[in-house]
Amino acid sequence: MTRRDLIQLAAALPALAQTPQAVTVPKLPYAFDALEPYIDAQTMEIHHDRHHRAYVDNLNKALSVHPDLAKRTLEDLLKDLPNVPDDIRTAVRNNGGGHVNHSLFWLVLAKPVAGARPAGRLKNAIQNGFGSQAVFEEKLRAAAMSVFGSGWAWVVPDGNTGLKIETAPNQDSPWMNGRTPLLGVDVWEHAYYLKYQNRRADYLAGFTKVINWDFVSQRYEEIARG
Ligand code: MN3
Repeated sequence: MTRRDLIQLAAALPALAQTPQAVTVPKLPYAFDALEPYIDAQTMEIHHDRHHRAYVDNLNKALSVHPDLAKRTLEDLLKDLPNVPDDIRTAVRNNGGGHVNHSLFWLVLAKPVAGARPAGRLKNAIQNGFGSQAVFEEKLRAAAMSVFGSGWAWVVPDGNTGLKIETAPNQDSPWMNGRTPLLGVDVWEHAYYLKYQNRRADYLAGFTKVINWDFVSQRYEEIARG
């Protein structure tokens, strides 16, 4: 993936703009083993090819019952769940959520690069809000540790200079209340159990080593600018 591709993806996640006939699993922008030794190849392959695939298949199945929704984007449906038909609302929430969350998750990660750090406005937001990169990462890991069962820790731009860390259960996300997350940490066991078993803290220590700060910094510029 080129830097130009990343910048385009930072601005608008393609999954969000997909309409119900067009929901597909995005290609992983690196090899399954690119995140070794922090996230192992087998976990990446199963996570992307089977778990993400299942969210997409189940979402398509649910949406096929309501062809009238075909013109609405996934972002639109997730923001407006109360108005999604009763019989598919839970399926859209869980599988539509699963699809967009994972579409962002793959992009937030990259082959570890020594010395990679947030840049520009993101660097300032972390400095101003948390005092240092180390404290920010510590708070992100603590939030991710606090999720009971399956869910996500989310980093969300707050105004045009701030950042918030929050958590959500299952496949819920800030998109569901109309906000755009900067990055998400998947703490479902399927994201780490093969390598780390119950050691979520060790997975999170590894996760922070493979964050794609180029992508996330660019994404912050785009979201904070509005
Ligand atoms: Mn997952």
